[in-house]
Amino acid sequence: MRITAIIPTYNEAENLPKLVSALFTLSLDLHLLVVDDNSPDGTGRIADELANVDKRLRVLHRTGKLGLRSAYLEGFRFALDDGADAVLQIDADFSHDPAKIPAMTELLKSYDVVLGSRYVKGGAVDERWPRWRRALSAFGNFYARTILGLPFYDVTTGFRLWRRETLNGLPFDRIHSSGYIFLVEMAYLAHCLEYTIGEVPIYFADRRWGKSKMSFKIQAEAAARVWSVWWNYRDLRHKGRTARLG
Ligand SMILES: Nc1nc2c(ncn2[C@@H]2O[C@H](COP(=O)(O)OP(=O)(O)OP(=O)(O)O)[C@@H](O)[C@H]2O)c(=O)[nH]1
Ligand SMILES: [Mg+2]
Repeated sequence: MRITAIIPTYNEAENLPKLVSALFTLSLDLHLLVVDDNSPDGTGRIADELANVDKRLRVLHRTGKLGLRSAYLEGFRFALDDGADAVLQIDADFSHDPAKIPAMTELLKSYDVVLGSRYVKGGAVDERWPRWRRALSAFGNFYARTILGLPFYDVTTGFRLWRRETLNGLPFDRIHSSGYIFLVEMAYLAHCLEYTIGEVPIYFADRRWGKSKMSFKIQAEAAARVWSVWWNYRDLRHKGRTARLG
């Protein structure tokens, strides 16, 4: 199974080369797609240098910081056109341990999408996180999960492995949320369309290099936008799999 890992980057110059070599040591048929938003720290140039060394790595350069939603949607389209059988979403900052990808791949045999999950038995977030950030993450997740009635446990994780067929069945043009809520929206859409969702426990480490951008304000905005996700897909809630594309 050919897997394309999409790595969105914004100022990840320190992390990217190490992540790329960690990914290429896995015994999987793995291709990488870096989507860089003209990072001021030169991540895009570093990605190009890595792509010259290994042709399994490709780079999409964008003109500026256009956000995670469009980075992923462009990445998905590219990976599907390129013939990927499965597509992985992974952060560049080592919060998502590459060593978990084989277990996720194994579980993808039984599910339409597999999540790297902090909130199932055996999963955890970095214990060095301050208490407020841990509480905010757990509460944000519980809040979105409860409002949307989602039957799985980590609805905000950015570590996900999709089967090609699952991505092909999602109406990308309906996905409008940006930032973190984009991840919630995609998970909700997959659930409304009755795709099966598996979870592998992960330990979510704090970013290795670089400064965290997470704040209470970002989380509060995301919480309000959970309700618009709920409202926007009211037509799909009862149609289920008959509403799938492809
Ligand atoms: N291309 C692109 N990548 C982005 C953008 N925003 C964030 N990223 C990348 O998306 C991934 C997740 O973002 P992070 O900033 O790590 O988000 P987080 O883990 O919730 O917060 P941190 O505490 O800052 O690590 C990282 O690889 C970022 O470099 C963006 O606007 N465009
Ligand atoms: Mg991060």
